[in-house]
Formats: sequence, structure tokens, C-alpha cells
Amino acid sequence: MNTNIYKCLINKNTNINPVWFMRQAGRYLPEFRKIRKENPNFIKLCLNKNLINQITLQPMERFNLDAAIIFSDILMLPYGLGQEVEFKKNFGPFLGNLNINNFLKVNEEDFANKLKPVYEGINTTSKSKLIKNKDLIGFVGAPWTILVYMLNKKSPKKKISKNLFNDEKLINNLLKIIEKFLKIHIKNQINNGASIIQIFDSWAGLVDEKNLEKYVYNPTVNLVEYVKSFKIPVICFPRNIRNYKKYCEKILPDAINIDYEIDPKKILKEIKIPVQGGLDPKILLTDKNNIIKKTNYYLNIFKDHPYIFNLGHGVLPETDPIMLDYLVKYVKDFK
Ligand code: 1CP
Repeated sequence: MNTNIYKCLINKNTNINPVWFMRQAGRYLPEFRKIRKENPNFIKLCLNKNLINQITLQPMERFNLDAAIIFSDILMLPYGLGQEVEFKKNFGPFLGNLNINNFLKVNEEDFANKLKPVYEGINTTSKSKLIKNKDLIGFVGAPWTILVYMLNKKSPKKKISKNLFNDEKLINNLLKIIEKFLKIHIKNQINNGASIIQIFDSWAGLVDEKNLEKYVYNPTVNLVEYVKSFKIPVICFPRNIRNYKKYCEKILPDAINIDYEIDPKKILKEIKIPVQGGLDPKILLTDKNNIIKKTNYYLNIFKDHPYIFNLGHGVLPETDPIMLDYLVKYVKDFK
């Protein structure tokens, strides 16, 4: 592979700034909203191989991005295990009751069959000429973040039960099951053409310092090593983790995605591996001058460091696609 992102991640090239965006296929695009309107059941949409392909490629038709990220969701994992997952309008995910005995009955074949359209969608997309010499990013949620959704049954942003993490035995058993099936999910994405894996730990910031080893570092390091065994790069995004340096030392990913709250100067000083992201997605809701100013800030800090341009979280639904196009062109022309 000789893509811009591989040049950055593997050859540590600092002359190019590859660019892609988290949630680049999503509600800010009218062509996505149209499909979404016709497909009110989000899980069903994530299981439609033709629409997976179409939606994944929508931003590639519009912008000069260096990677497509497969249109799917981290919650396809609990779905594949047999926990009900629903997305309610203006509320977000809503999960059904958790029954660990049922999960124990699920084998690799059952799981892969349930998610078969996801893998078929990846396979077709990987052959598209729109991503020729570019990357196709597969992804999973980190075990901790998946656990949070499975136990809390909704976004912790909405509400989080205090005694959620009391039953340590249940947590340990669940983490083992989640890890096993995340590996299967990763393997199937890679075997069908994903050239990079990103691990989203969106709720890493909820874990106390004393529990990081148990709930974040140990389960994640196993996945990172697993991805590396395929000779595929792995990018980690432990959103709002307080200590990115320690995380990188423990996990050893190929790149670290930073959130928009962390000071990029501190990251540059402390972190040796390639860095991705950082810009606050809200900046895209302002004006072009401000976008240039804030983009220059990141690009200048990381000018001699391998850096993939991205945001500090997903593209917001209110974003004007024209602004995103402007940003991509600006990053591509930056010298
Ligand atoms: O139309 C809609 O209402 C659906 C919105 C939507 C979309 C476009 C959801 C529901 N998921 C997705 C796709 C998605 N999810 C992608 C596609 C690829 C791309 O980036 O373009 C990816 C990578 C995800 C990953 C994901 N899902 C994460 C990790 C990243 C993050 O945002 O922190 C998480 C936490 C989820 C759960 C989820 N799915 C959808 C929502 C609204 C949420 C977040 C709920 C919450 O705030 O807890």
C-alpha cells in the first residue's frame, strides 16, 4: 500500500497532510438525509449492503479525501450478539435487556452471518475506483465503550446509572465476550478490504485513573496487537482521556486521534507516534477566516510531525458541506 495515510503512518512522512473526517458520511449531507428519510430503521440501514456502499462513498464523490470510513456503527457489535439495538429520533441509541447466557450461546458463525451485509458492503466498497490508491477505514468501538452502551442501554450523555459498574464479575465476563467478538468483527472487516482500523473509545473519559488498566488499557491493547498481526495500521481515539501520553505508551497504536479539548502543543511535546485530528468540529459552523486560523494552528504545530488532518470529534449535522470542501482544499494546499 502506498496511500497518503500509509506514507504518514508507516514512512512517517511529514510533507503531506492526509485528510479525512469522522462522521464524514452523515446527516450534514443532503444525499445522506434523503436515504435516511427513506430508511427510518437505522440498524436495517446499516445492514443494507448497497446503501452501505453508496453512503460510504458519498463524501468521496464530493471531496478530495484520503480515506473513506465504512458506513456502519459501533453498536453493530451488541446487535450481532443478540442484544436489541434501536435508534430513536432525537434520543440516540436504545438497547434492549442484556442476557449474558444468551451471548454465551452465540458462536463466530452466527455472529458473522448476522453482520454479513456489513462485510459484503465493505468488500464492494473496497473495489470502488473512488478509493483507488486511498484507504478504506474499518472500525470498532473499544471494549469499554461497547460495555458502557450494553450495560447503560443508552448514551451515558443522557443518563448514567450510578451502580452500573458495581458487579465486577459481570463486567469481566462481558469484557471477555466483547473482546472475542470485536476480534471477529475486525478480522472480517480486514478480510473484506479494510486497510486501516480505527478504535473508538468515546467514553474512555468516564474511567477513573485507578481503573484504567483494567477497563481501558488491558482490553484495548489486546485488540491493537490483534490488528497489527494482520500488518494493518490501527488508530486509537480514547476521547477525553486525561493522559494521552500514558495511553500511547501502554497501547502502542500506529496513530493517536486527539479530541478538541487537549492542547496540541502538549501532545507534540509528549507523543512520538503519528497524530490525527484535534480541530473542534464547531469551528466549521463559523466563517472561513476562523476556519483558516484554527486549521493553521494545528497544521503549524504538527508541521514536522506525521499528522493526519481530522477533527476532534465527528462532523456536526449543522455543518455546511461547502465549508468542509473549503477546509479539505485548504489542508491539501497547505505548505
Ligand atoms: O441519522 C442518524 O440519526 C444516524 C446518525 C449516526 C451515524 C451517521 C449514528 C447513530 N451512527 C452513524 C454512523 C457512524 N457511527 C459512523 C460512520 C462512519 C463515519 O464516521 O462517517 C461511525 C464511525 C460511528 C461510530 C460511533 N457510533 C461512535 C464512536 C464515535 C463517536 O461519535 O464518539 C459512537 C459513540 C456511536 C454510537 C452512536 N451511533 C449513532 C449515534 C447518534 C451515536 C452516539 C450516541 C451518543 O452520543 O452516545
